[in-house]
Amino acid sequence: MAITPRPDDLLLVVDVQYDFLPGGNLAVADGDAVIPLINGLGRKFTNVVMTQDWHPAGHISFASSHPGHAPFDLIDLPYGPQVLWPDHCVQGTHGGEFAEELDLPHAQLIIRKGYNPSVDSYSGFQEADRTTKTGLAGYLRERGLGRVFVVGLATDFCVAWTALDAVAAGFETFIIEDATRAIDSNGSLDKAWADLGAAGVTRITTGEIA
Ligand code: VGL
Ligand code: ZN
Repeated sequence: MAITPRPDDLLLVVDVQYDFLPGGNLAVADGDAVIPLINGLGRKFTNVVMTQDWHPAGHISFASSHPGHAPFDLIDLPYGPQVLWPDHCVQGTHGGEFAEELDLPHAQLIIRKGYNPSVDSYSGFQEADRTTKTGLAGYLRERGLGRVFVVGLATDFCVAWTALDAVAAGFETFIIEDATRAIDSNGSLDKAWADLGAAGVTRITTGEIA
């Protein structure tokens, strides 16, 4: 499929932050490989929005907030199952900053998420309670944007949840797979691709973007 970006398309760049890059607190293997691809894609899209995972210290998704638990444990919280993570993307820390090598000076909006101390937010559209919105869907509608192309980190968590919510909100949604990298914990990557396919998210590669 050859796709030429249109004026009403959006490149949605998810969580390209130091804590998800090699050396970070929740490093995604080979995560930095997405940066040159995203920079190249950015030059083809008029509309670019970035999400930023942005947790307060002591966030509920941190294993350190649950004595007796370790990172990657699964627990039940009032809003559903929650994977516990190493402390990451704490507000105001280096790990929460965008990678300096990202070259997206024309990005129009940064959506921060995960700032609610007691609810996680993988998705750029809504918190894990599946109710509290970030405002991104309203922004896209008011801007008249229609198709959403999702890239960034990590494929099986924030990229997948963001794409699932984009398609559920009525936007035609694509994941540019080679511009993502996965955490892949306990089968999460296979499950994500199955859910994404069932929801109607289209899986493409950078080479298909003209
Ligand atoms: C993410 C786990 C925890 C992500 C964020 O960006 O995929 N994963 N917080
Ligand atoms: Zn997080």
